[in-house]
Amino acid sequence: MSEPTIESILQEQRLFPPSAEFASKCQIKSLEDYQQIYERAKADPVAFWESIATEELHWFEPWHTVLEWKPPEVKWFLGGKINISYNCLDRHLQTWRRNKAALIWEGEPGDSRTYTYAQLHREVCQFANVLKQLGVKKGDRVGIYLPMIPEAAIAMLACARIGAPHTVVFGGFSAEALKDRLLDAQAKLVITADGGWRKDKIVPLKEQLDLALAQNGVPSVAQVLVVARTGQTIQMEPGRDHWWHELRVGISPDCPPESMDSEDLLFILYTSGTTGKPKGVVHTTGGYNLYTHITTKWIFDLQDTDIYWCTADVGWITGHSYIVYGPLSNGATTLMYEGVPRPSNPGCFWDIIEKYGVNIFYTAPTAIRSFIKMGEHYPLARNLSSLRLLGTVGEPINPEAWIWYHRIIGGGHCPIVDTWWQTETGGVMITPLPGATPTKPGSATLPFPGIIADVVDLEGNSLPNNQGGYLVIKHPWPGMMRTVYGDPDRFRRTYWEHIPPKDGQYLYFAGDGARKDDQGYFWVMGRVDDVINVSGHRLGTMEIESALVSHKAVAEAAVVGCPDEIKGEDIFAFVTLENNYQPSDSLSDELKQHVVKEIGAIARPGQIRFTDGLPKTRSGKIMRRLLRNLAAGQDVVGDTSTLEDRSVLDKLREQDH
Ligand code: 7RM
Repeated sequence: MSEPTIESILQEQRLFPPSAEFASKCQIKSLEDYQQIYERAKADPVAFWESIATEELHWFEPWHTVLEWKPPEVKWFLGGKINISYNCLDRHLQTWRRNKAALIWEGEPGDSRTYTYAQLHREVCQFANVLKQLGVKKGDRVGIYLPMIPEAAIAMLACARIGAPHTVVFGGFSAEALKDRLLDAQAKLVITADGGWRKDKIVPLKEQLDLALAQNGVPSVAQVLVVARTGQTIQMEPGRDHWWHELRVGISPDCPPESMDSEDLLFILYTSGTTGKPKGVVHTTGGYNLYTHITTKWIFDLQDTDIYWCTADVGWITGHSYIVYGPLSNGATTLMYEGVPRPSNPGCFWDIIEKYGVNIFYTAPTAIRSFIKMGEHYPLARNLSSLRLLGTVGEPINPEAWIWYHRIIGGGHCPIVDTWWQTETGGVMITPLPGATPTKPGSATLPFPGIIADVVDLEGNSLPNNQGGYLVIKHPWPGMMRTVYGDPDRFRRTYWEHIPPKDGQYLYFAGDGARKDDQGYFWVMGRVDDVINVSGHRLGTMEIESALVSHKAVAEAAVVGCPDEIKGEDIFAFVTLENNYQPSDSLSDELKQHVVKEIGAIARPGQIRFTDGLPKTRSGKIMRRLLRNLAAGQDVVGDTSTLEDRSVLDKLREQDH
């Protein structure tokens, strides 16, 4: 399988309209329906969002103002009082959904659990009461560093219930990365587990947390709450560390939800940007609840009997919005899986779909490409006929993978929703609606109602169809990030200043390149900044560079992305060594391991190339464009006249052959 080129993607003309039978059962049944809703929302976004907020969510007190937009500061539903855990749990208890499965969980070693809405509510209330007993108050930040176990969702909802913003750190991050995030958020308490199951091995989460907290590493953290998962022996520090199963004994299952202001902080989630330091993306309560609710409802066309499965990890925004908050707010049955496909269990996804009769399946292109490689006999050996709808997220999908997904997993009859969005956007922005939008393999198609998207040049001018440019959003939406935690200036610089306001209108800069075709369909081409997307995981090249130069042997490092068949992109590092070090395979392995220690396994460079020097401009800037060419095994193209020392490039090229 070859990587798609921009040309091959743009030549993709195949059109897959939903079948009349499928469309007839959907909430939004035709392209005309979509267009009508879209135009209504565009003409008056405030009225559109207000009507959905009224119809779809429970508010303790109504708002007095729908939108206050003082760019880049935005507020939605000012004065409104709400609690997202109430909308995800309590309100369903008054209906027949009380005894419906809310959360189905499949553990990696084959154990499983199901919680009804009533049971999940009880768990969340108890968890919330334990947090309160440990001194957590409204506004206190709580770190969550857990494997994919039900307690992850329970902990998030418990925090939301008492108004304590959570910051979930992906369990694959190492102690160093965890420490940075806990420090930035000034977490007061951290919830972790003795360990997690990952690919037949135990991830020592508590041990990593101990390292992060060692020598008063994060002074704000006073308490640690530990969930027992693997049963392995861990150190418990008296006074600081507590077992969840011990503290919950005798704790009341009643915990009234805190009445939150619509704009109260719901969570902080760290994501990679252009500089070395990850950004704390801030989401608030009312707008996020509304946006994840309505996007889940319409994009996945949720029906009350559906079993819905999103394979993301709750450590990422996809897990927040489309495993926990969006589905539960809709009263859906959401499935959560602890594992990831591994060599010893290449058919695990298809086993789970068959076992639970999954109807809606949402995963990443990188996973699809790895299934293609494993072979279609695994999915073909299972009964996947329960599937009704498929989704993808995280990176562009190449048309070949799209077609395979459609044919082999979807049996040729399931629409595919290719959903473009970001940590910053809170929820899906550009996507087909399954009963309405004819899809084209590789295109995320059209913006969600209420979203005004465009492709512009650096001056903010709208570009004609089929011309590449920058993807921007032109009107605020309820799910958008509010700021970078503790750094409003970075928020302004990163998202609102690359492209200046156009005719007084502020443009949200997504950091992606895109074009629109003649039908107005969006084709997202990938990042235009120093962010790379490895297996759908977003990483900053500078973060990896800082990790590399923190090793004593490394003088300088430059990291770029290079095309990879399965991962989409892989990490390619150019490294110059300190005088007394020599390049070797063992040093290369040591440096890769060092990055794993500093950040986590997801950041392990695929390749390290030692070099005597890095190609730089006369002003000392590393010419990454050249390095990207070299890493991709292409000849260096474009202007090299600004190079300070040509011989550096010539040497690197020689190495290439
Ligand atoms: C949800 C998520 C965001 C970046 C984004 C894009 C890329 C995500 C798609 C996509 C093409 C898609 N949040 N991206 N979805 N590119 N088509 N359907 O992934 O913050 O981790 O990453 O991911 O580059 O800017 S994220």
